[in-house]
Amino acid sequence: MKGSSPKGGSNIYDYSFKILLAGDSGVGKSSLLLSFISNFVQDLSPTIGVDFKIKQLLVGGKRLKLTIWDTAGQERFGTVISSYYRGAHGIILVYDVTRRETFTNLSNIWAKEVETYSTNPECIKILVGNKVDRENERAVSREEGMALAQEHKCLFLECSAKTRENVQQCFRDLTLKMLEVPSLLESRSVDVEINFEAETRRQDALQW
Ligand SMILES: Nc1nc2c(ncn2[C@@H]2O[C@H](COP(=O)(O)OP(=O)(O)OP(=O)(O)O)[C@@H](O)[C@H]2O)c(=O)[nH]1
Ligand SMILES: [Mg+2]
Repeated sequence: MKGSSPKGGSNIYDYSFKILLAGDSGVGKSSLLLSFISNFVQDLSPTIGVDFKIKQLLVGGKRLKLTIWDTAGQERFGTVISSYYRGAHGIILVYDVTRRETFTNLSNIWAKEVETYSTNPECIKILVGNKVDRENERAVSREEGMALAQEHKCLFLECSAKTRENVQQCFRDLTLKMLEVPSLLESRSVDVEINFEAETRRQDALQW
C-alpha cells in the first residue's frame, strides 16, 4: 500500500498509526521518544507546546508509519487537548518510578483525560514506569505498576530512557497489540493524515 506524506513526499507502509505520550512533567516522555527515534540519550528541557516525530519500522512483518505525539506535562492548553487525543490508535502513559505523585496522577488525571477525549474505543494503552536505572531511589514497586495497568486495561513495562532498557520493547509491544485490533487497522490513514495536517498547522501557529 502506498501513502502520501503530508509534506508532499511519498512513503510506503501497510499501516499508519497515531501514538501519544501522556504523563506529568519530567517523567521522561520526550527522552523516551528521543531514545526510541534516534538511539540518542541526552538531558532535555521541558517540552513547550506540542511536538511530534515520525518513525517507520517493520513489526510483525508489516511496514508501519508511526506518528508519535509528545506534549508538555506541565501545561494544559484547553482545546488543543481534545485534538491531541483525537484519532489516537495507541497511548503511552508514563510515570517516573522514583516519584510517587507521577504515578498517582496517572490514575487521577491522565487516565481520566484519556477516557474523556480518546475517540477510538479500542485504542491500545501501555503504562510505562520510567527511570528504572535509578533503582535505589525507587518509590513505586513493579507490582503496583502492574496492578494499575490491570485496572485500566493497559499493557505494562518498566524502562529507562537513559540506558534504553525496554525502550524499543515498549513501542514494539504497543504496535504488535494495535495490529491485532481490526478497527484500528481500518481507521488508519484518513484520520491520521487529516489530523496530521491540522496539528501541523496548529503547531506552526504555536511556534509563532
Ligand atoms: N535517570 C534517568 N533520567 C531520565 C530518564 N528519562 C528522562 N530522564 C531525565 O528526566 C528529565 C525530564 O525528562 P523529559 O524527557 O524532559 O521529561 P518530559 O516528560 O518530556 O517532561 P515535560 O516535557 O516537561 O512534560 C531530564 O533531565 C531527563 O534527562 C531515565 O530513564 N533515567
Ligand atoms: Mg517533554
